[in-house]
Amino acid sequence: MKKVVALAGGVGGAKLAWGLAQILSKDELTIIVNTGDDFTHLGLDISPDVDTVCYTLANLANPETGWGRQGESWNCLGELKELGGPDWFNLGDLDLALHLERTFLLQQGWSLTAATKYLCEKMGVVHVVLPMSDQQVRTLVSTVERGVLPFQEYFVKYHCEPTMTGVQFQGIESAFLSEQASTALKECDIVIICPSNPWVSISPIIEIKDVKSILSTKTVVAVSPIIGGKTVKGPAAKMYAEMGIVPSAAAVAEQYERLIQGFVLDIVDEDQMQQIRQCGIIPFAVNTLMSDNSTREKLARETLDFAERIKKV
Ligand code: FO1
Repeated sequence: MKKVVALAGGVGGAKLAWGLAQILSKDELTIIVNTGDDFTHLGLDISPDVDTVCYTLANLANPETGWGRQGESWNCLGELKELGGPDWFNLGDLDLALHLERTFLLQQGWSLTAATKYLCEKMGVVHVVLPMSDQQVRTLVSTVERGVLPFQEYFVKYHCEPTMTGVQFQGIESAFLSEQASTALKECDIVIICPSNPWVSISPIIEIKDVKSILSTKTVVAVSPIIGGKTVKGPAAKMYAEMGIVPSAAAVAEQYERLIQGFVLDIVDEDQMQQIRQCGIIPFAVNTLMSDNSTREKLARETLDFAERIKKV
């Protein structure tokens, strides 16, 4: 039996994780998710990337946004707005129930890992979804216009508009992988880095103690979140440009240079394969745009087959 760990952030990562979950059993696939985007809002503990992955795997995600629930209603948020409360972060009524229950469990002393397992069972998620850590890590984005912003303020409140000058992961030095995440990573053969934002979704996971050294013993394949110099969703391309790097699939591969052996990029970026090979990484070009369920599954299958072909012996 092959053992695969997928490292994922929000919407793009969740889509590939869904594809992998159609092919691999619950004993073969574990998904480790970024928690740097987590925050406390209105007294609630919110884990946006974990929720996006869980809702997607449970086929409950909003198909338009990729985050939040399908068939959502907004009564509470509307009332909150009337009361003059903070309404910049869109919490739907169904979604709120999840945050209430998670907050309640955490207040009773559950770990985020245990609460996620419980909530996954309730939602009918079969595969194991693990927050990257049970310790608090908070992504902070340094910007020209608004100074240092907590991630969700940068992302949602200010629509990723401020110019990024850097990113920090507060608490990363004292955070460690949960026992479950550590075991899954150590026991797996293949690690797939999903097409999530390398700066703010994948880096927090990789920067946790021991992750790089465990990855150095595995076959690691990353899937590009950049297609034709642009991101399907989110600010990754804008971040590259603001950090002085031309956004491209090759730039992503270079960022992961010492971590990965294989890199899946879109066929529109085929001309960058030679540049990627020069970094000592094996490139593989396919259609990476996941526009529906069949393309999610196809990309997952092609990525897995590619990882098997280049697997360390
Ligand atoms: N993203 C937005 O762009 N606007 C929102 O109002 C918003 C609300 C939200 C609520 C719950 C949740 O789980 C996710 C939500 N997201 C929203 C997505 C989230 O901010 C981002 O997807 C991630 O943090 C980046 O991966």
